[in-house]
Formats: sequence, C-alpha cells, structure tokens
Amino acid sequence: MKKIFLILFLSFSLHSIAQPVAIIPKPVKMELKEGSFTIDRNTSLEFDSKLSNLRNTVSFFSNFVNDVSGIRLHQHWKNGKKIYLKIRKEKVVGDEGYLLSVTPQSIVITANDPKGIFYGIQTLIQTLPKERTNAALQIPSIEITDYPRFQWRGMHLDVSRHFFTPNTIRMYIDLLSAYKFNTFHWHLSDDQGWRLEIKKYPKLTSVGAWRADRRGILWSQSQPTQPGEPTTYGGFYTQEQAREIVRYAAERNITIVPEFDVPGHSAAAITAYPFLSCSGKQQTMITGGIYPKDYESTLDVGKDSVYTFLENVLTEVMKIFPSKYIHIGGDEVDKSPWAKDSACQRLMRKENLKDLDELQSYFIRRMEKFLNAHGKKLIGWDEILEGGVAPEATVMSWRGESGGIAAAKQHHYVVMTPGEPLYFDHYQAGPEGEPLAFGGMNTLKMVYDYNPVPKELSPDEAKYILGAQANLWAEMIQSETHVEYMILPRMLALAETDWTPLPEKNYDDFYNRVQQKFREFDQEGLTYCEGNFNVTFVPGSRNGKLNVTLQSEIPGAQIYYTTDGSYPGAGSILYNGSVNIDSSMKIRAVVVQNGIVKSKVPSQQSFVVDKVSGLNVNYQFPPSTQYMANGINSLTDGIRGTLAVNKYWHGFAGNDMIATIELPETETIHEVSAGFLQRYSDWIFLPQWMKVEVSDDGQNFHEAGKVKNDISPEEMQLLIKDFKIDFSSVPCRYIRVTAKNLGVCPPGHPGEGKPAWLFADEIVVY
Ligand code: TNX
Repeated sequence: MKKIFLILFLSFSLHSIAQPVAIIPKPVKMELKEGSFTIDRNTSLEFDSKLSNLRNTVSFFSNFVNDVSGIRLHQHWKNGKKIYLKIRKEKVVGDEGYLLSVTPQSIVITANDPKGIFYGIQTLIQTLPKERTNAALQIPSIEITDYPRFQWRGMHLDVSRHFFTPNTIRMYIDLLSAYKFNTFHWHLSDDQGWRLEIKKYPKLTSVGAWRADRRGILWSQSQPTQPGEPTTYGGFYTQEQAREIVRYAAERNITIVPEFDVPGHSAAAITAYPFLSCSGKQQTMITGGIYPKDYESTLDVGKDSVYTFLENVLTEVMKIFPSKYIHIGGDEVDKSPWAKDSACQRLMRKENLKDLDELQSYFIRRMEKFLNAHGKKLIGWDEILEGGVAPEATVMSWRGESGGIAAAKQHHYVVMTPGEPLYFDHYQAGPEGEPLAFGGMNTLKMVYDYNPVPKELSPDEAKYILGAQANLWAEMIQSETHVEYMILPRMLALAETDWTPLPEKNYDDFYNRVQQKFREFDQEGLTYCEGNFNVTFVPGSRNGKLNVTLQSEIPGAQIYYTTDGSYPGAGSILYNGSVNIDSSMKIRAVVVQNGIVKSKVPSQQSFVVDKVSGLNVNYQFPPSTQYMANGINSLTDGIRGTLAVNKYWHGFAGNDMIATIELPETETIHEVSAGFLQRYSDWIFLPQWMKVEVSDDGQNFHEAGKVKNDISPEEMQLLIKDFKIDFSSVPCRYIRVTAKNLGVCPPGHPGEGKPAWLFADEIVVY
C-alpha cells in the first residue's frame, strides 16, 4: 500500500475531527475510499443479540467513543446511521481476522469469532483521536481484510526485579491489545521477588515479596538485605487482583501466561522457605546483582518435598490463570549445588541420569507431566533443551535463535525471543542521553527487520514457530513511565513483525505511521523514545582504497559530518554518497531532520590509513563465521576493534591467525603491528607470539621479526594489546602475519583444556 493512502489527511470541519489514517500493525489488505462515516449523537452500535459474548467488545468501543467525544452510542437504532458487528459461520479470515467496511452510510465489522470483531474495533479506534474533542468523529471510508501472520504475539514483563502495580499492568495490557498482541507473559517470580499470593505458602509473599529499599543504588552494586534490616520495598498481587487482571486482559483478547521461574532464579522462594534449597540454610533477600558467596538460588530437585511444594503452588496458579501454557522458566540454572547434594545424587542413581543436565531435564519432564495431567502445556526458556527436552514442551528461544531452531527441528513448538533484537531492556538509541539500560542495542529498525522464521528451517519445520515476543526485564526499570519508554515505539515494530505478511512490510512506511502514533502518545500522556539518531559507519573499499558509507535509521533525514575533528552541525558537510578515506581521520556525524540536529551527541569513528588499508587478506584458517566483523577484509578496513567482543574483531577458535596480504606493488616497509584482545571471561586470550614474514613472490617467505606475549593468560582484566615489530626497511610484495593461538584455555579457567579464542584486529603496516 502506498504511503499516500495511509497518511491521508482528511478534511477538518468545526463539527468533526479526523486524523491521518496510520494503522499499526499494517492490515493485510486496505483500501481508502472517498468520503467518511460520522459518529454523532444519533449513531447506533448493533450486534446480533444472540452473540452475548460481543457485549464486552461493544462496551469497550462505546466507552472509548464516549471518552473522546462525549457521544453515547445507541444500542438500538434511532434514526441515525449504524455500526454493525456480524459473526459469520463460513470461514473467511480465521479466528482472529476481520473484515471492516466503512462507508458514509455504515460501518460493518465481520468476523468468524468475537476475537476478530475486537481487532476490527481496535483498527477503528486507531483512526480516532485519543483525547477529548467534544466533536463528532469522522472515520474515513475504508475496506480492510485482515488477519495475523503468527498465533503467538507476545510481550513479557518482569515484575520481580521491580514491582509494578495493577494499574501499570493494566496500562501494559491496554497497549498490547491496541496493537493486536494476544499474549502477556507475566514473569512473576525471580531471585529478587515472588509476586503472587499463594494461600498455602503465605511466606512466599510475606517474606519473598519484600526486600531492603536500595533505590538510588546501581543494581550491580546493590547489597543484600542485612539481617534485621527493614524490608520495605516490594509488593505482590493478591489472588483476587490477579484474577481481576486476567479478566481485564481476557476482555481485551489477551491471554496471560504466568511464569514461575524454577529450578534456578528461585532465591525469593528459598528465602521464604529454606527447605527448598540444597543447604536448607536461612538467608535474606538479595536486592540486586550482588549474590553473597554460597547464596542459594536453585531448588533442590532431588527432594520430593520440593515437587510437592511446586505442585501445590501450580494448583493455585492454574485456578487463577486459564491459559493453556504455564511457563516454568528453566533458564540459567546454577546446577553446582546438585553435584554435592545427597538427595540429588541418590535420584540420579535411581533414575540413571548421567549428568546434571539430565537431572534438570528429569525435573522439567516431571513438571510437564503434572501440568499435562491438568490439561496445561509447559513452556520454558531454551535451556530446557539441555539434557533432552520434555516430550510436549514449547521452547522460548532467548539465547539467539539456535535453541528455537534446534527445537523446531525436533518438532517442538517455539516462541522466538532472541536477545538481539527482542530484549527491550537493551538500549534503543544513544546510549548517550538514554536512561541506563541493561546493555546491548536493539533499535526500532532492528526490531522491525526481525523475521521470526529463521532461514535454517524448512517450510515444514517453520510451522513450529508460533511467533515472536519481546521481553522487558526490569533490573534497571522502576517506574511506569520508564516501562512505557522502553516499549514505545519498539513494541509497534514487533506488532507488525508478528501480524503483517512479510511482503507487506516496509520500514519507511512504518516509520511514518509511527510518527502519527507519537501524536497519539502525546494525547494519551505516554512516554516514548523519539528515535535512534545515531549514524552508523559502514566501511568499504574500492581498488584498494578505503571509503565509508554513513547510514541513519531515520527515513528522509540528512546526515552532516566533519573530518577535521570539529563538532558537526547543520552547517557541516552534507553527506551524499560514500566518503573516501585517504588519510587517517576521525569522522563525526549528526542526523538532521527538517533543519534540526536530532542526535544528542555526534556519532564518531576513527580510521587508520596505512600501507595495507583496503587490501585483501588471505587466511590459512578462516575466521569463525560468528566473528566476521565487517567481512573478510576486516583487518584492513581502517577500523580498530574495541573492548566489546562483537565490535570489529575477527575470532579464531583454537586456530592460529595466518594472514597474508599482497601489496599492489613492491614497497619498502619497516613496521608491522596487529591488535589482539584478551577477555578471560569469554575465553579470549592474547596470542603466545606474533611473527612477520615477507616475500617477493608469494612463495618464498623469510622472517622479518617475531615478538612474544608478555601478558599472562591468567590476566582477567579486559585489554587490547598491539604486537608490534620494527625492522630496518625491507622491500617486499607480500606480508604474512602469524599469531599463535594459546591453543586451549589455561588451568583453573572454566574452559580449561577447551579451545581458546584468538581475537585480532587491525593489521597496520608502515
Ligand atoms: C537473562 S532471559 C535472563 C534474565 C535477565 C536478562 C537481562 C532469561 C531467561 N534470563 O534473568 O533479567 O537476561 O537481560
């Protein structure tokens, strides 16, 4: 659909208000027509009285209209025009689809199921203002056929790390429902808080929902509650509140999938009931990222009493949540207490479980059996694949897509929620000028461009992908406005990814509709991120000469830049096509929209230009496909690696780096250097040594110099070291740089004896 159809400004009169039509997610088929329907004091909203389950939807819409216009829709025809809701038996648009027809005479929504009618109503609402106008409302004539691409369209919220009130939850649900999500994944328990009243175990909330107040202190530096210290910070939902929220969500077509994260991430439950852990010892609530030594956060899965506890908890949970899925977590389990625990060891012998992964798998299977026996399905994080996945389990793939791919290949259902780009606790812009986030960068465009069906899957396997979900972990988030900020507008991008057919998606068009939604957010008083105004630098080369392409996510915006170190602005050089890099320089750039500089700070990138810049690199052992940086010639692209693993480095797993570069003609050289990374925690070590060989013919090489590493592999400090070799000038045509991989991780390292990584960037020759 063309932009002009979507962003159509309709006539504006004193008595009626219309706004541009910007529907998100974009409908499957939509056609704007001449004229419009006016909702006024005579308009009636009618439906077949046999369809009493439409009553909720009817009052939902009537209340909305009343709120924005003061008009009360009639339930029976007066003498005005009609809005009519119809359920049709013969299948046309599936359970969640609808047909919407607006003409100057009537509005008709047709669907196979009340869910579809509700979505038709949500589409109608998107054509209306979001603040009180006291005027008749105009809806442009329109014909829509619409239905979703995926059946699981989810958003998650962590209420454990910080507690959010029922009001905030209802706000969250309102947003989900406005953009046609159907699943709210409610992360109700974790180490820092248990958030649902369980009648049989009152301490879960009287103890597990409260901790010392550490607001104002960084999460990573937040000390545990001290013995005797008042536990004043926290909160929980009573069963009655939770039921009310389930009802509120159901009226908006949203299923709540509750998560109780076990057997790891269970410190709050253990603090309330110490018998749940292996040691059974008393502990206080942690308040953030500091876990004292020997702190218990894993359930003792060797004890029957733990299963009885969980079954009792789930029995109450299942009475509150009608969802067919129950999420049992399963992520990041510290299994080490099990190795020393006699009950676990006994169970392993009895059940013939060969390692701790199989013990975890036993636990998950047992939970699954219980849930299945009660007509429920188990869903868990992708770690539930380890040690063998439970027979009917659905897998939530968060550590990238690999868990989801593996599960789909084994014919298990999958919800895709890869950290990149679907963790909404990561930055969406900046990071300068943004609220502190957990890390990473998941921009609006990255979310929009995400396709939940990985190309590794055959069409048959792809059927196991239920859809995609974004997760909002709340370590860094304490307020409702901050919640809004993190999800708006990224959840709109996910809404379209989950709903709109792939060929209908178009980022520029989406971006324009988002700008219209910003007006509505302003009307509703919602907080949102205006955009990612960073400039991205994409290095390239042509005929052995470096250049760089500057990119921005903002359609239609301009980029201005400087190369002399000065601060860029709308008076600097206007970018139009790639910039040649013929000497070492720093480019600083800003995004300018309608003459206004939008970037809070300039983006910048330094380039080193030397004798091998822009030349091809040939490897004896190619770098790992996981760490290709800017492509195969990343070591000569003029951009140096940074302290982050995924920034510009070429990684070699267990192999040496043997890189050969051919100069365009014989040249005299006298210095070769290469940078390497040490990142102990990520199994990345400096080379043992580096040597340089030169040759005239590419066949016969002789050594020009060698330098040894003088930093211990046990050095845990993150560092970059340049290995540099100076020699008296030698003429040569070919340069070969060899860096000797440490081979295996050193003794005492968690990866002891396993292949070590070697990370290299950049080769510089003078
Ligand atoms: C990983 S995702 C976690 C959470 C953290 C999150 C922070 C998952 C299953 N576990 O416990 O909050 O990272 O991004």
